[in-house]
Order: sequence, then structure tokens, then C-alpha cells
Amino acid sequence: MEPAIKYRLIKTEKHTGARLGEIITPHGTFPTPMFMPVGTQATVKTLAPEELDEMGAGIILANTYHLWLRPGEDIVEQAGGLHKFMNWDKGILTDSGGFQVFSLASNRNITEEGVTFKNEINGSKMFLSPEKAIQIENALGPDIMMSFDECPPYFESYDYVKHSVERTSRWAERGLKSHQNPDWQALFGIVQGAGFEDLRKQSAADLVSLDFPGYSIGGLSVGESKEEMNRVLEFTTPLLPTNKPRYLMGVGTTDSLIDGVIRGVDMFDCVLPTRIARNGTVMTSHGRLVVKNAKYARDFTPLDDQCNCYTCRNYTRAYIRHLMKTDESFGMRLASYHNLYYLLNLMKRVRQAIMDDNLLELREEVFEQYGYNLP
Ligand code: PRF
Ligand code: ZN
Repeated sequence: MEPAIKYRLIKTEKHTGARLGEIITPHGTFPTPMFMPVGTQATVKTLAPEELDEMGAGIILANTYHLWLRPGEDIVEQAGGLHKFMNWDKGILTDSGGFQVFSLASNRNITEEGVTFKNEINGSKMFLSPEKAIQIENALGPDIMMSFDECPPYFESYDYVKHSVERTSRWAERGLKSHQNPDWQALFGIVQGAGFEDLRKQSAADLVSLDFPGYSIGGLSVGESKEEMNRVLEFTTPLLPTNKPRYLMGVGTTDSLIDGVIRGVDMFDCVLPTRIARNGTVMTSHGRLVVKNAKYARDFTPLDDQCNCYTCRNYTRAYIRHLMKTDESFGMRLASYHNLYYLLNLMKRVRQAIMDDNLLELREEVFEQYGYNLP
């Protein structure tokens, strides 16, 4: 059987080994490394699919957990799947709900079978298992789906993380066995293991032996330092097959994207750009800018003088600040558009730098402008 998606490695960067490639999905091909905008509730908040398309987003994320609770996967399935439901005909990836249950739900209880928790919308008791998560993802119909995993706190004990990793491997195998549509939906395994090298090794080996069409790296960007994350990535990506994509979950800051690519990551997602946009913070080539601040009241320049997005071509800091201060939804929209454009464009520059074998120079340039200290 042909796999649902195909990863094609085009070239590796001479000095870092960073990977330039592309992923061919049933809903089109996108280049990697890629940043995936987050559309938790089957919408990238404030933006229309046409806008995501024009800024170069070839794949977006949605959440099993949220769509299961509302509107229910049966309604999405009856609509003809997520793509039809939300009018997006490019790639969609769903997270399994594992992480969301652990970070959002209360009254949680984990057993070998799965996780029970309280539905915060109506108070009822819910149960999510590896099989149930896959059943929901099969009904939602994304191109790429995630295994049901446990994301343990980064600073948990070795013993806890060891048992958790072993259970996550068993859950991955159960999910794989219950997957109904491997011919058009690619199921990824999720490597866990916190900061423990031997547990990451064990996790990766377990999952690689199950031959998933792609691998996610979970359990990072959960409160550990950037140096820690880089350390873990450095020993984790070499454990993964070079002919399959690697996805670093929940990472989307300028510096971490570049440092992740340098360590062999192909895909990223994060709510950060759209979340901070809605409360008036934008990402620019000179670092983050809180456009709500009083000092921008009479600033009639664009958010970022180096940006060519719709927002920056047409609107000023003063105007966007005014919209933010008056809680006008158009302000959130303009800022969200800009932030996503900024990250998608950053990844475009990263891909060009891999092509030109000058990724470290790009890193230095971006970090210097953005205001981070180089190690
Ligand atoms: N597991 C899952 N989703 C995730 C994570 C994880 O570990 C993370 C960690 N940053 C973000 N989203 N299933
Ligand atoms: Zn812009």
C-alpha cells in the first residue's frame, strides 16, 4: 500500500545538516521546513482560508479534543470532513487530544486504558483512549493525524517518565492497529521522554519499529530552557529515519524555529503568533512590538518596515493601536495576518538559506536584528 503522504528530501545544508524537502499530501504539496498555523476550532482565529492560502500556508492544524467536544466529529464527518466543513482544501493535521487533555481538562485520571476527565463545557465525564482518538481523527478526515500520547511535565522523575514513555509506545501501537484509513491519512508517532536521553532513545526506537509515516517530537516547549530544548533535539532527531518527516510540536518563536531546523526538524506549529496578535503584540524583524503601547499613538509607519504583508502595505501602527484599544476585531485580524505572514516568510528565508548553504549566516542576521544573544 502506498503511504498517505510522502516526504521528499531535496537537500541538506552543508554546515548544519538542516533539511530542505517537501511533503506530498492528498491535499497538495508543501515545502519544508514549514510553520503550520493553528486552527484549533477548525478556524485560524480571525482569518479566512483564502488569506492563509495567499500568505503561503500549505497546511494548518486542528484539534481532535476541541472538535470532539464541539461540534462533535459526527457533524464534521457528515459535512464531508474537516476540509469541506471549513472550506480549506490544502493540508490539515490534527493533534490527538492527548496534550490538550493533560493541559486543559480537570479531574483527570490516567490508566493503561486511557484518560478520564471532566468536560468543562457541560460537566459530564469523558473518556479518551488511543482507539477513541484515532476513531475521532478518522472521522474528522485530516491528511496527518497524531497518535494519542502522554506529555509528562518536563521535570518529572525518571521513573515516572520511563513508565509514561512505555505506555505512550503501547498507546501508539494500539492507535496504529485501529487506524481505518492509512491509505489517505498519515498517522504519526510522538516521541516523548522529557530530558532523558535514554528514554528518548527508547521512545524513538519503539515508534520507529512500528514504521509510522512520520514522527513528532513531543514533550518540549513545556517550561524547559531553550538550551535544554536544543540539547534534547540534538540527540533526538538523529534517532529518526531520514526519509520521513519530523514535527516539533508547539514551537513557534523566531529563535526556536531556526534552532529546530538546524537540528533537523521539518514541521512546527504554535498558537503564539495568533494568540499574541489578538492581545496586541506583533513579531517583527526587530523583535516583538507591543503595538498597544502609548508610544505608537502617533506612529504612522507600518508594523515592520521590512514586511510586505497586506497589513504592512496598507495600515499604520497608530491605526492598529487604535483598533486594539477600542477592541475592534479588525485590529486582531490585521495583527494575526501580519504575525503569520512574518513566520511563514521567515521559513521561506530559512528554506532559501538551506538551498544556498548559508543557514548559520541567516541565523546570525535574524538573531542580531531580533535582539537575542548568540551563544
Ligand atoms: N503531545 C501532543 N501534542 C502536543 C505536545 C505533545 O507533547 C506538545 C508539546 N509542546 C504540544 N502539542 N499530542
Ligand atoms: Zn506585515
